[in-house]
Amino acid sequence: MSTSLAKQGVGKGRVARPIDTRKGPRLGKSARRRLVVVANRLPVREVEGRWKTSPGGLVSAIYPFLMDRGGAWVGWDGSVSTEDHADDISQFTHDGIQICSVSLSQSDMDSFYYGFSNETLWPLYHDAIRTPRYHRKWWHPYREVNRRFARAAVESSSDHDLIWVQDYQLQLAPGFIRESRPNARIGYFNHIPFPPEELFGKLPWRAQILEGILGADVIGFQTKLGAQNFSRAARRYTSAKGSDTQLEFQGRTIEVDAFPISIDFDRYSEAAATEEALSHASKLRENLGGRRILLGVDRLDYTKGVDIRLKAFEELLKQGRMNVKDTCLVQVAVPTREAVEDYAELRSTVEELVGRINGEYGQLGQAAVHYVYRSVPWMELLGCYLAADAMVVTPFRDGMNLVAKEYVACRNDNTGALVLSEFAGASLELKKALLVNPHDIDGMADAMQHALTLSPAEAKRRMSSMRRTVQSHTVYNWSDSFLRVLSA
Ligand code: ADQ
Repeated sequence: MSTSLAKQGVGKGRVARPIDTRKGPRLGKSARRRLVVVANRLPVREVEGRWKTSPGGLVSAIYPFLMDRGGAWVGWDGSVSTEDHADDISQFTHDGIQICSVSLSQSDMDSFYYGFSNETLWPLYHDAIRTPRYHRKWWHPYREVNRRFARAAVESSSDHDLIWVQDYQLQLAPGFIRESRPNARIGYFNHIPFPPEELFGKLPWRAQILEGILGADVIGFQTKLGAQNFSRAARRYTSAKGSDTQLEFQGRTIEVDAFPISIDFDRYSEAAATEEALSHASKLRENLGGRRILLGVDRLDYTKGVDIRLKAFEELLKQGRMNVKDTCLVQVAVPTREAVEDYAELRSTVEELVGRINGEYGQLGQAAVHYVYRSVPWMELLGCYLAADAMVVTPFRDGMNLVAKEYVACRNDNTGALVLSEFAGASLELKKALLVNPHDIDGMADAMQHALTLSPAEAKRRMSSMRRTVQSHTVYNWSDSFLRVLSA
């Protein structure tokens, strides 16, 4: 492999938001091994020629461990090269961590990323809300890009390191890494749901994908159901034997379990108490004329149920159960995967709905739906969470959903209400949310109305219980528990 070290030594960029190294996983002394993380994206991005740490849950969960124990992060830096750099891997050091940047060309993006990852796997793993496309021309590039990430992981690690592969874009990487490092401890975590075996079984490359993941020693999912679905598919379509939690494959014993991801509760809770966040919240409330606020915050993905949420709100206005004079819906939608046709279509559908609802029910100076299609800065996002009387999180299927947990962490005064889909992994923990079936518009409308009419005592009872849950299981507990099993 031609390893370009052109960027070596670069990367003294400042950390965007300081990361608390005291919060890293606290493994025993015997487990002081380097960690090599393999993820689609790097934890740093280049801003005006300098590398900066990217904010985000995964980065803050694992970065402290890497800074403390040393290690490497293999990933893509987000830039797209027009030429084919099939083997080009740049390495440099940032915050004492070895960064291995794997390059992707436009054709890799089209086939590996938009194609196989996001038009085949993403819809299939989310219960086929859109039809998965099984194009053979995407399979080979998916394999090749996985092989490239695996080679970079092998180059950055030794036999004694822990290697932790993240998510569905890299399901073949554990198997490829195993070929070169038969004795390494390899982990794999699936951030999105894993579908039932009869659904997964439609995938033409089902055995190869399962065997790729089975290259790991510890395989983690957001929920017990995901772990069970995987184990059953592995037993059905590969030579793996065993139970839902332990498999034997090619002479190795593999642990399969649920490791529900979470957030840094204190970081959200403390930031939500700052003047800056509180002032964003009061400005938003003032701008909306002091009306009650229902809030949605999502990547604009068809799995998130933004359209159905708008329809439920429209129904409430139509039936006269809500009135724009005293209530509005704020929807913050982050652009995502815009090159994929289904996403462009969803955007049109959502914007048409917003226009229709505002045209029909809005008043001059009082829109029914306030919609923005962009990522908002962190403090403004917290301002939205603080201003909202109720948060509406209605995915058709979601591995976990961190937005629900972030909202709860910000509600320091125990006010507010959460309407949450039963099909989000978070619903297994946030049992005091108003749980809804996102396919049932009437049920969702009822829950949205209920959320705005909870008595203060009931709202407090529900919110304080959910806050205790999120506070007692943070993203640090997530990485800690996974890495403990992996180090065993
Ligand atoms: P996502 O599908 O991206 O993650 P989610 O867990 O909700 O979904 O995380 C989204 C993140 O983006 C949150 O941290 C949120 O604050 C941020 N965000 C959303 N809208 C924003 C906006 N308008 N502006 C700024 N930030 C915004 C995948 C899986 C999930 C799983 C996570 C983690 O699909 O099910 O919970 O990985 O494992």
